[in-house]
Amino acid sequence: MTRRNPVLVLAVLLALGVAAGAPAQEGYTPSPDNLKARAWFQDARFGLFIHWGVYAVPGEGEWVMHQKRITVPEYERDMPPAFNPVKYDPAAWVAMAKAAGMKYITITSKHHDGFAMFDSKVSDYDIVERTPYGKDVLKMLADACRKEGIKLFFYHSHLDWHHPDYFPRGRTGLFAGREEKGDFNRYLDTMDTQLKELLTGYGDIGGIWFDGWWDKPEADWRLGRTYRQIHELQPAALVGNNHHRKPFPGEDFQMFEKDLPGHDTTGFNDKVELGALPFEMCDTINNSWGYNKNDGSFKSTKQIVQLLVKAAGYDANLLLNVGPRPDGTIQPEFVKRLAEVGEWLKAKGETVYGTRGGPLPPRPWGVTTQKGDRVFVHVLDWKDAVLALPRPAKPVKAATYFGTAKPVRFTVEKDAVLLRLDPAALDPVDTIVVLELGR
Ligand code: JFZ
Repeated sequence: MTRRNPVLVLAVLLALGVAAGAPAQEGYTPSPDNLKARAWFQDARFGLFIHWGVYAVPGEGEWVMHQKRITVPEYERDMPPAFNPVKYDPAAWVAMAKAAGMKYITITSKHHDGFAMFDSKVSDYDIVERTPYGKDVLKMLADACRKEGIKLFFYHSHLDWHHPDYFPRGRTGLFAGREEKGDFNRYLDTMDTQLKELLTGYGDIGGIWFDGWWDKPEADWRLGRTYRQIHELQPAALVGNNHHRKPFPGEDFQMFEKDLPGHDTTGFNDKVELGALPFEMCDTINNSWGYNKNDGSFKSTKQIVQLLVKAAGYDANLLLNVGPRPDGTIQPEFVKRLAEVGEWLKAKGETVYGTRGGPLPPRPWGVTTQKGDRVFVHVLDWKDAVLALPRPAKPVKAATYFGTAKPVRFTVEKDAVLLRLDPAALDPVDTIVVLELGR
């Protein structure tokens, strides 16, 4: 071994660190259980996102504190005391998710308003101590999930509009009336303690879904310390972070907010690069995450099914959101659509669950998913009699309509496979052609 120039070594390490994103859990090696959990996660393909907090009371979304410039004392006075979800029925929520064909639930343990939806010992700003309801809704949900074999993840906000030590401030939460001082490391200590509570008091957790890093990307978030604690307490728990960048070391899946992987229709996914971890995209049914009584812009069931199928074609899960009402119920528009998606999955789920995206690239007409030597061609938008596909690497042995198993006429060219689709067999939601590949 020759002696290395320490300055050069440091420069290379720094460059690698920068390329990998923010300093986080450097040198992280996922445990065998974690790798198993990642494969489970990819097979699952469909989860329920739940944004629920005291912000549901006014019914104007989870950003109401920031948007309406509500100060900490006003928020404390008006929201928690009015939050009394007497109709909350966690078993019904889990049953709804299950019937929709969802395999996991990701619920807000703390959103940007800083209010803990669980019985936190390190803070009294939580559901048990501040609301008339007085019960730990996450504990109740964890128990219901365990009974039904649904995995539970927690969404936990890095960003905090309530904590005095969230200082220096970032881009949001500037109208909360907090003093212009604070100790950020003390805030992070509290956050880590809350995460420890979540990872030790609620059984096996699917993972932690972080959000809010983007409020101050330049800050030292001590991500390494936070991620290490999670992986030490529960090695199989999957860490994800909604920072809209390529994954940082210590993360176990990559998430995409309101966009398919690699797309940027929202404007905040412009810095996203695709990494090698499992993908998950999240989206809303209307245009709101937290309960918004004035948002009636519901996606149709067809749009949701096509979104799920497209996500699968991009090798991503779909985490689909509901924002329950302050009384604990989920609005009928959501319930109805979820039930209908579940009906579709009951018939066609085989072409989604346990598949991986590809082998053909996603196109405006649709996407492909695959399982072994079976390729599912999901034709989502095509009106003509002939659909030309790039020729797969392996020979096409047979082509049939999924469900009826009726043959699809096809011809193989040097560079293409031409599918001749029977107009009578076209399904306005998703016409699925199964290709059997050989060797
Ligand atoms: C974040 C949250 O702010 C939001 O309330 C919700 O929980 C969603 C799932 O995640 O949404 C974001 C995060 C970052 C940006 C925009 C929306 N951003 O950087 O522009």
